Amino acid sequence: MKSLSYTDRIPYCSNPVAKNLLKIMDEKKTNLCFNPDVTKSSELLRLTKLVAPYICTLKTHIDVLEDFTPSVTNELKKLAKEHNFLIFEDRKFADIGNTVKLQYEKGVYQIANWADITNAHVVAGPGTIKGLEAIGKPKQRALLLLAEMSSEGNLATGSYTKNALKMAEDHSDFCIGFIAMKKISDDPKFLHLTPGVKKEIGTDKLGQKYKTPRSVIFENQSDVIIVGRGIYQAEDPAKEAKEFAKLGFNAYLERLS
Ligand code: 5BU
Repeated sequence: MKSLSYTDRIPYCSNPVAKNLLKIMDEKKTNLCFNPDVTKSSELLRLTKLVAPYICTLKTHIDVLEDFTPSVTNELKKLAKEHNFLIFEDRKFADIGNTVKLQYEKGVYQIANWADITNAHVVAGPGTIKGLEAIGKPKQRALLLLAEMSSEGNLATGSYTKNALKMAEDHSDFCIGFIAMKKISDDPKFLHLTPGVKKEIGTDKLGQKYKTPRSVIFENQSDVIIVGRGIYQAEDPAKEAKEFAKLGFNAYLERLS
């Protein structure tokens, strides 16, 4: 089957965030999502500014910041607008619907007010999605489901992954796709984002498993590479981000041809 371009897939999507992400990827020629997992706001903003031209999405773990104030997320929103990227808070919600509604909208971080995309485990069942949807849909937000994970020994496999797919299909106006290691659905409206990416295959000391941009995008047919330490621990993060963006986008072009 011929592979569709990101732009070709836009008409299949009902969610505005999914449409926008597909548009940005072809426009900016990048399928790179960068996660600077750092603990100081100034460092988060510094790294984001450096890589902004080369990314389609910035992935955050806002709760690791030691000096969080709402001005950080305001600054990120400004940068996102200026440089045309989306913000994805990797919150991995996992509770019952009523609780995730509160966690998504309230508390210190008020994630629903600044993150275009967030994600959830499916372990608690569809109530999690319904709760997040009640808050996120009116704000034109989007959700990714954790269908698979990159870490050694994780339990998101087999029927768990299949159930995640079914839950996304049942809520496809709000669920725009998956965190997965490979394409798990042929439906063009679903996006696949893959963490655990470095230039070389390998592992870290805590079970993270790394694949290369080409194996993720070309061989495994995922859509977006998520790169953290491979970029922010490099001597020149901007140069490295540019290179990852090129590797990822070339693998996508190879898939199209
Ligand atoms: P790294 O530094 O490139 O290993 O960072 C990977 C990021 O992706 C990190 O923020 C993780 O929390 C995130 N991640 C992951 O590594 N594996 C998963 O299965 C999921 C998220 Br879901």
